[in-house]
Amino acid sequence: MMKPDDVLVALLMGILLSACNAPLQTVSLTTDDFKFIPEMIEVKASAPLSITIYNAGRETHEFDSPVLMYSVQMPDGSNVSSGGLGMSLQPGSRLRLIVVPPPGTYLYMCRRKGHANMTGTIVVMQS
Ligand SMILES: [Cu+2]
Repeated sequence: MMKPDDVLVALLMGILLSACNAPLQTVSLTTDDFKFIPEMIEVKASAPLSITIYNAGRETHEFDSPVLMYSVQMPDGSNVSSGGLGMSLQPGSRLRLIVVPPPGTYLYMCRRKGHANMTGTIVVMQS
């Protein structure tokens, strides 16, 4: 039995503005063979967002959301980019992202070959 890998990837904007003291919003995503559950997430722009992704499938899956990643600015002003590769999730593993996205609609997907139907949407509402 493989022990789940806990990978913490913390991505924080340099300028948090009023979001600074807001409580964290938490959402959980599951990847299965071959879909994301849920396929639609709605959150508010007023608080940082913690996204946990757990791979409940038997296949390796990926999480990528280029625009969401691009919206993340590091303290030095540079952008974080996943380089179009996505973050790989072995079966039974999970990863966590903390992002502070501006309002908008962000597509997420698994980029593995043959997994083209694995997509979902995060809607960040103006608040
Ligand atoms: Cu996949």
